[in-house]
Amino acid sequence: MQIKTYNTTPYDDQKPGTSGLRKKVRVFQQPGYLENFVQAIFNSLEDFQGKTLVLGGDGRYFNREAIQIIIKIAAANGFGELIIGQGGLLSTPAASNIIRKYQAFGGIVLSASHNPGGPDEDFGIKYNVSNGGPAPEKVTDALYQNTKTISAYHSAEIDDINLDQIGEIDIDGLKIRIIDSVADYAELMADIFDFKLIKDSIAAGLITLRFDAMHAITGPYAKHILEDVLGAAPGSVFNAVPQEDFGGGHPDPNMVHAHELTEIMFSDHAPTFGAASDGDGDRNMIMGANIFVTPSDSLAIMAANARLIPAYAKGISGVARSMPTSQAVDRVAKALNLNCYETPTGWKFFGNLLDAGKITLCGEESFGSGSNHVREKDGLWAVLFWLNLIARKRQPVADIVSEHWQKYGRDIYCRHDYEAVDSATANGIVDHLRSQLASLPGKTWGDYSVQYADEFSYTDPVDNSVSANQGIRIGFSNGSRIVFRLSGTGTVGATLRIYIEKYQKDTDNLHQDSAIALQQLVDIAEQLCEVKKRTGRTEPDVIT
Ligand code: G16
Repeated sequence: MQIKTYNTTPYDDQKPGTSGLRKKVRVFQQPGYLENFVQAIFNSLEDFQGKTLVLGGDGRYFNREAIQIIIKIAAANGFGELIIGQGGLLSTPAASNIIRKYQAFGGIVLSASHNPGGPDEDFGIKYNVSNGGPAPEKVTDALYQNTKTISAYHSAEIDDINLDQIGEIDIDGLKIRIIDSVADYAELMADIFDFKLIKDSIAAGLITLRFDAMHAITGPYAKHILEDVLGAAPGSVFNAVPQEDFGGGHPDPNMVHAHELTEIMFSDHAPTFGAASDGDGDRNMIMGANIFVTPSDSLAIMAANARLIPAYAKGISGVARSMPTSQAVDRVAKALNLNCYETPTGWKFFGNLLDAGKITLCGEESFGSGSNHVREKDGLWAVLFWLNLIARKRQPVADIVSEHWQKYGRDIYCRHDYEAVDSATANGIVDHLRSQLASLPGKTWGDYSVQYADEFSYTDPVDNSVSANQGIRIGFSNGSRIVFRLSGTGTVGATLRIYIEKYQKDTDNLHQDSAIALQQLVDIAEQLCEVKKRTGRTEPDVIT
């Protein structure tokens, strides 16, 4: 194999965000841009010669070209085997599973997740380590340092690989395996859940369902598992063929972007269960007939009922949630005497806790939940968890949620996003919030009295690494919270996220409208951060 070395100069904008590097496609198409980043990944790793790298992506625009480029750089850098999903496709949780199952050294996943795709939209790349999870901060920090000093990359002089043909080829000792993207994942799900019970419940009409794959990667996975294996009616999975531009949509499973599903679920002919997943298949939205389950509630309900699922029947060791996620799961953990951790936003922070067996389930407000079966959040896993739960409890989604609130109280919750804010303005807002922290405790607005105000810092209980500046928390004496942070996944300007949460224990008042219940806290948040005043906006871009 001929290896060629190309001189290059660094790009100064290759710092990985919450989940890898996400930029506009045109940024990635600049000469050497992707090549620099991939070489920088390999420069920051050690002892991978002859070992296995997993490669796949969510099929968005530029996925195929990027995979061919990465194959050549990986070959030149000395990997011994590449495992690639057919067509270059692997959902993020499926990639995590493949890395673990085939004991790979690591994997490269190509995705900008829930961000739109197409020539003028977003692309992304992230590196996952041998436990199948996103690289921890010490790896991404080293990688970023390498992007700043890189002067050359290496590429093998080989032909493009046929990504569509399942099978194995050998190029001068380098093994390239093109595998079925779905099979291993489907096998894993069958090991976790009671497929027979779900299948019988669907056959008996106890469960009817619609799943919106949003023209993204979960389509083939959901069609196979939900329709072919579990017997859901043909067409239950819709928008099921992955497209490079996600059909022109925004593959983010919330009620704003998955509006087709939302209309079905709030109509007179709603099925008993509805769900959607995102661009790369790691997010989920759970709905029942005329009800949306917040991701924070979904996590809490899963934790409370985990013993009903075969894989967790012996009990779970603990739970974790990202800091802005509501405290609903904490209440379950307290009642069941489980470990409970609050981590910064980013799935990578769950990896150590899962590896050490300190937790079994984890989740985030950003439509993510998962368990120790892989080291990524997993959209379809969450869907199957709920289907298994409904089949076991023989109850509609609304009743499961309502019973949970009766028992634990309800954490009424919403998130307001202000997108594409000028970066200087957004940093000004955070500085303004920071400057108030010391003076806030004791301050009162109506029912809300500030108990603490701080900037979240996390010390990993396994390796003692410290992650500081992870968002501003304002906690009130009645258990309510307002959290502010800047997103680490956007590609244009800055996105300010405001997370609002109110604890409702009074059982007569559990079903109130969340927008009304949270209005006073929304007003307090504006007083504190002045986002409307400073940006001239009148409303958030997205409310979830
Ligand atoms: C990623 C991370 C999640 C995080 C989410 C939102 O998800 O894996 O841990 O919660 O981004 O992050 P931010 O608030 O910084 O935009 P995904 O689905 O985009 O890979």
